[in-house]
Amino acid sequence: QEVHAAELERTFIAVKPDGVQRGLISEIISRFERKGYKLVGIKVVVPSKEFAGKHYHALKEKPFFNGLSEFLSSGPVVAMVWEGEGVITYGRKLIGATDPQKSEPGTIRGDLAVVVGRNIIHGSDGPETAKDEINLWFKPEELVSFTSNAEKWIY
Ligand code: 3AN
Repeated sequence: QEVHAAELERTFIAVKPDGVQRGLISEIISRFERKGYKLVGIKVVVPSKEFAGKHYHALKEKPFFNGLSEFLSSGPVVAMVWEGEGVITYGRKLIGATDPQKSEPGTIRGDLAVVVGRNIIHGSDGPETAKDEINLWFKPEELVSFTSNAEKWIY
């Protein structure tokens, strides 16, 4: 079955400052990569608190909004765009439940995190937020389109 790259879904994934400080960047990338998803954009940034607030705008009314924005802007974040069939929903599955106490073993948070305020990774929760978050973090020219040799064995 032939699938063209242009049709494939994209999601925004970020390794948060705790994941970066703990040396979990390659561990997280490898889980997405081994699954068969394709990395089409990546950069290391220290977001401002204002930018972090924009990223978390949907949570602005939550009591933890301020602390969360402060945390995201507290150090380097690895911002990424991953591409592939079902990557938004399945990416959330790889990540695991928001609260690491509830995420299953085998998931990123289940295996690597303990508390909700330090859950090491973010992933877009739907097609609309994926689009918004990709646009917030990346310029179009920072994303690539390419066909990997593995693709005909994955799709
Ligand atoms: P997810 O990151 O799984 O999409 P959201 O969107 O509900 O979950 O929450 C975004 C982020 O807000 C979480 N990654 C977590 O860091 C933080 N968060 C969620 N609930 C709490 C909470 N009760 N206390 C502190 N931080 C929280």
